[in-house]
Amino acid sequence: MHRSTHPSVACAWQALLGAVLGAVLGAAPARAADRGAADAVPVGAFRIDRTEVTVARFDAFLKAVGRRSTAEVEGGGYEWGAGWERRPGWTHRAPSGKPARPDDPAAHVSWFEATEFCAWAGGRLPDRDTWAEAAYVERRARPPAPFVTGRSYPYPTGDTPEGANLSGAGDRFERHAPAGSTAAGVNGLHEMAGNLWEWLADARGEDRLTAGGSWWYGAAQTQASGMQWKPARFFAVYVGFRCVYPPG
Ligand SMILES: [Ca+2]
Repeated sequence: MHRSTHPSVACAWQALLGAVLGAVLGAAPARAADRGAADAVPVGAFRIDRTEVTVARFDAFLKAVGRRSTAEVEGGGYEWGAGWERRPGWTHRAPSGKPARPDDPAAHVSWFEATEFCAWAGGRLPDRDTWAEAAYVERRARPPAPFVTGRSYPYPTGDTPEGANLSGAGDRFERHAPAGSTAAGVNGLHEMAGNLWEWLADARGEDRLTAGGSWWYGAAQTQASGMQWKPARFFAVYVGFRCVYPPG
């Protein structure tokens, strides 16, 4: 009796092994690259999200980890009125009380939730220097006019704050704008100026730094000197985030 395996039997085993591997791999969690990081933009030694993290991405994260956001659990996020006032039902799904679009930026997210999201997506929250390089220093080898490689700009939109979603009637958005709907700025990034404040990794006690200003604020807050500290546990109508990732 010879001991070698008949070719057709070997083929059958390989097919079975392939089917099993396929089933296992198919059931595996999505890779970080499938969690939206594929749209990140290279800037020097890192990549950064082209836009603020969207409702669709944040929803995918919540579903994957199997829980609701803090704003949802506590019954709503905050808006400034006579001091900080809770707005019942205002969450990333309904940032100003009306249902959000999937491509709206995710607001009413705490620093802790933003940090967890970025780790889940294969990255981290940017720190002050990383965010500032992406926002103000043009790193593309052949940027479209008027951007110039290596130049530093006062605003994430370039030499002027024109094109950002800020307070007042100077833009077409009353509140937040959908991701990517305002002009591409330095490094081809959208909404680094205005729209939502963005959580950074930098800590000072219980506070964390936010950058870029928002639709509630004017142009001064979009500059590097306009970053503001906010309580890490805070979640509000105009605070969101984006992530940075290792080079692709
Ligand atoms: Ca922003």
